Amino acid sequence: MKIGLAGLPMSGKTSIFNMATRAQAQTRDYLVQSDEINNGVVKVPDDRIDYLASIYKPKKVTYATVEFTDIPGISSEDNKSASKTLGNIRICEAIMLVVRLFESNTVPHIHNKIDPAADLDEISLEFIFSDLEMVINKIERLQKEMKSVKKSEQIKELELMETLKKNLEDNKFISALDLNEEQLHSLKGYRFLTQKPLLLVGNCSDEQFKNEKDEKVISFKNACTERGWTPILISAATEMEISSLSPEEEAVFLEEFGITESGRNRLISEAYRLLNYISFLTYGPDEVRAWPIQAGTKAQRAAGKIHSDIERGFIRAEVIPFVAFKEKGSVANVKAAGLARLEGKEYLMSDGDMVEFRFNV
Ligand SMILES: Nc1nc2c(ncn2[C@@H]2O[C@H](COP(=O)(O)OP(=O)(O)OP(=O)(O)O)[C@@H](O)[C@H]2O)c(=O)[nH]1
Ligand SMILES: [Mg+2]
Repeated sequence: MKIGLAGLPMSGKTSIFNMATRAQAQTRDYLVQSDEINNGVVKVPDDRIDYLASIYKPKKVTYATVEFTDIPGISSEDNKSASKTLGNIRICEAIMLVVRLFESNTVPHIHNKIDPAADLDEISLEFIFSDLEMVINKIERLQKEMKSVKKSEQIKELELMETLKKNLEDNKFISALDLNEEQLHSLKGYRFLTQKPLLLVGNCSDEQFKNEKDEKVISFKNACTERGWTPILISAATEMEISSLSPEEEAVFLEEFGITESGRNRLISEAYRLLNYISFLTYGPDEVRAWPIQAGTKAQRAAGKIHSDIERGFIRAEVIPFVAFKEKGSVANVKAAGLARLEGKEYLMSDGDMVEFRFNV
């Protein structure tokens, strides 16, 4: 699962990428825009895995992962590079939109003005126009095809495209529409920008981070809530410095400043939630591992993440909720307390289920 870092030029995308992945990609210190794309995979922090590893002392510990891709800024002045940039965002499953809140004399804002609501409008419009163009092309193609033969699927698809067109023209994102299963299915191949899960990252200064009454912070948060988007605040410059420390030094640093969770962990955990992912856990002396699944996955399907044989020969899942394990201290105690469950293939997996699958092939 790939999350694209997108936004206007000079908003701090590469800084946030470096912080999330502990990479050292070149940030922008000069006015020439680079068209380099950076990719990096990061572990999703998980206290439950840490805890299970401390109990089982396994040979191997495996966390869930997410992939970040850092995309150059969207600049509406240059059509060709904008469409290339939007194309790179299109192939991501979710978008982390970086909006600049910090002021700086040395790093100019492209419009020479820090105005988060205006920046959000600008990016939204770029997304909407790009989707609209695809929708209009599709409508034209369908109308041409339907001149010779009319199939019922085509009629339905044309209707759907007309609905999308109308809403996009009204400045509405496709994600805000109430579409049924069949419609959602028929849109799968398009990768519409305005249909993707979106997380809004306000890149602020340390002062703004601490000051809830800061005008830019308020304007950013309001603009997000109005559109139904989740905002989070990150001070990218500081977090990038913290991320360049070793994990041990970082822990000491965070404790000294009384920070409970680093910006990196917050960002990665939010991204995981944004994608509607949950984890089930497997445990034992060989490996303690988090398995990412989409919320709403059934037990038999989840088993297939481990091995297709387990899915095929699925008999039952023995489930222990992590909270019960932590409270009782051992699997034996959980069982004695009657808190372990046997579930069938239709069981909807929950976040933090510790699972042993029984199967037969
Ligand atoms: N003061 C301050 N400067 C920052 C912050 N975040 C980024 N910068 C600076 O802003 C400049 C641009 O940061 P980048 O992370 O390269 O921005 P970008 O969005 O990747 O830029 P493009 O890829 O060119 O669109 C760099 O000089 C950073 O050091 C911040 O939170 N505070
Ligand atoms: Mg960059």
